[in-house]
Amino acid sequence: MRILSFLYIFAFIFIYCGCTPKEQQSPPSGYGALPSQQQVEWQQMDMYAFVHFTINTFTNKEWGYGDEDPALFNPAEFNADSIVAAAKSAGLTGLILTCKHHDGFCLWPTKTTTHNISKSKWKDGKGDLVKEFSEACKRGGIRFGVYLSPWDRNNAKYGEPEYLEIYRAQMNELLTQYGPVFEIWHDGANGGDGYYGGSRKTIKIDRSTYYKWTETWGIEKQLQPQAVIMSDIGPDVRWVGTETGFSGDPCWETFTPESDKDSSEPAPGQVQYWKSLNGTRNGRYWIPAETNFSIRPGWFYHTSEDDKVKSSNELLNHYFASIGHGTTMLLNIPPTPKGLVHPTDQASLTGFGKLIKEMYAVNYADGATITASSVRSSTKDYAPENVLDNDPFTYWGTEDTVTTGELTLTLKAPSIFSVFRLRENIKLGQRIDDWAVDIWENNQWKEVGKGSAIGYCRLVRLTQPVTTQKVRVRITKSSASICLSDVALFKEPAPLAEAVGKSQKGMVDKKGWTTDVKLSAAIDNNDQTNVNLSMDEWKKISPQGLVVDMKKTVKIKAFTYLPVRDNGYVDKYNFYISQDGKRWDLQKAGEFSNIKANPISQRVDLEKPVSARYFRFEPLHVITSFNQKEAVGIAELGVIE
Ligand code: FUL
Repeated sequence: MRILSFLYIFAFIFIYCGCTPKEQQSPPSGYGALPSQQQVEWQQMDMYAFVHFTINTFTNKEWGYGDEDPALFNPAEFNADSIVAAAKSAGLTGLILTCKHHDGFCLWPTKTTTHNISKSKWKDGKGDLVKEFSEACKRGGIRFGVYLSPWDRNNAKYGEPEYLEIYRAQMNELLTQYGPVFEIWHDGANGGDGYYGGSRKTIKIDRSTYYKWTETWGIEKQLQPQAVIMSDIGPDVRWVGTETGFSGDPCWETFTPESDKDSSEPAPGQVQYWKSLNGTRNGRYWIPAETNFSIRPGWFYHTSEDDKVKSSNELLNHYFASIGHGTTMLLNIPPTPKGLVHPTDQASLTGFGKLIKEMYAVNYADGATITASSVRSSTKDYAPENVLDNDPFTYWGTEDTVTTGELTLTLKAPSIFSVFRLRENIKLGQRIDDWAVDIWENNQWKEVGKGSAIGYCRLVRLTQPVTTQKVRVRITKSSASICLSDVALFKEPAPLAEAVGKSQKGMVDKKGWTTDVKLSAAIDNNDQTNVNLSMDEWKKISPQGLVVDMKKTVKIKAFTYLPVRDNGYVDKYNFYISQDGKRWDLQKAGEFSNIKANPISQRVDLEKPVSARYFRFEPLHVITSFNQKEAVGIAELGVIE
């Protein structure tokens, strides 16, 4: 009898303490590919600035040819602190500078080429822009990163093995002379025509072998072990596959890069980049995406885009479509030729910063009571309350075999919210496949959101605010036990009333314009209808290009070309004008640089306005998407007077 009561007491203590022998005290093992410490730290930076600033700022181009006179670079009022302050006003936590863009002009006094800032007029050739930016970042308490274009349209050695040594020496200077960097950015745009020391030719390189990337990145890692290396294929951070400022849904943190050329190794510029939008569920590597886009249509400053700056409200849309899908957000702020942030850009940044602050000011889940369908053990380590402590790495955990489950939150008071946030502890991998969120309304559960993939951050914007006191998060499928680290509820602030205009100032009305009927979709004022013809068809219908009769004489300042979203980007063109539709004068021949990665409306400014009744657009070369036939795509052509 006495022994029996002992056993009872023992059993009672065991159950009371929650220490049943079955309970799992040890942490779950990581699932699949896991992040490095550098990746975890980088991910927590959320959003940071890109600064595209070089000779292009002074030549009004997106891609310099490489023959630009360094003397042109002279930002008379440049002030790095004011650019850092602009970035900080938006809540950005770092800044990546284009230390050398494709034109080859180096913004620091490099020993590797004379095509550098010491030959500019700025500070009588004694300036060092990389130094100014890196020091301003330090003063401002944000981190500094470098972009060094592998493609160099100026360098005479480009395409030969010597250039790789030059590129590495430039990288060495950047990574040893300017303090710690958080990210090293490698552009996928590579090879093509250029000045190349005066030879003015086209150079094609083998993207998978020329730069010996594995070795090059190894050198970078040795010099700056804490930095993440970014390119189309990682190894630490991947391009999201578009420059339009959104990521896919879902956007998995893992990725298996695949080449877009049969049997070759994937490399920057040689990857099925559209797969980066979503990543690869159970991909071989942890290579999360970075969503890069510009506050303006182009990456460099152009006066003609002063009325096309993204508003604060638009920046918030991009925030949800990037950070909200688990990527970071890299927002480009291109300084003006004076070397300052344009006031319109500044207004958007400040407004955006305010919106973000306001949104996160109150978390309606704070102080909620919480219950879970099951818990890994009764120690604090896996308690459901961990999702409320604002720490992305403490979590609610389930037993190894439990891959579905739910949390129910009872809020302190009935609350109105319109945004919710979920996070997983990514140190243990991306485990959850599918989830749903419900609110308690009219005495029953109502689903308000569901999706797949959570990862570091998942933000969901409800179409309208909801009022409730009870919220339920259901994990409906997980590939390993659940490690959910955050449930938060916010209210989206009212959009700001903004002055930022989107007007295509001076756009000529196309009413009455005519062209060949088979091509009329190019001038029908409708972005959704397209001309999309194979090269053969195009040559048959319109061997000389697309001729437009505007039916009256127009004083033409510029032409516009809107490409078709997914194929047939015209990247080399001629624009002609005519008074009678018979005799033609060439007005502008040029390239739409970067159109493949950023297929936005292109504008071709004429040296001075010309009057004409007819114009002709002649595509000279097109870029074709992977697996598609060569085609000419035109969504719209237009004229600005
Ligand atoms: C692209 C480049 O070609 C653009 O000019 C820009 O630098 C962008 C961030 O990457 O691929």
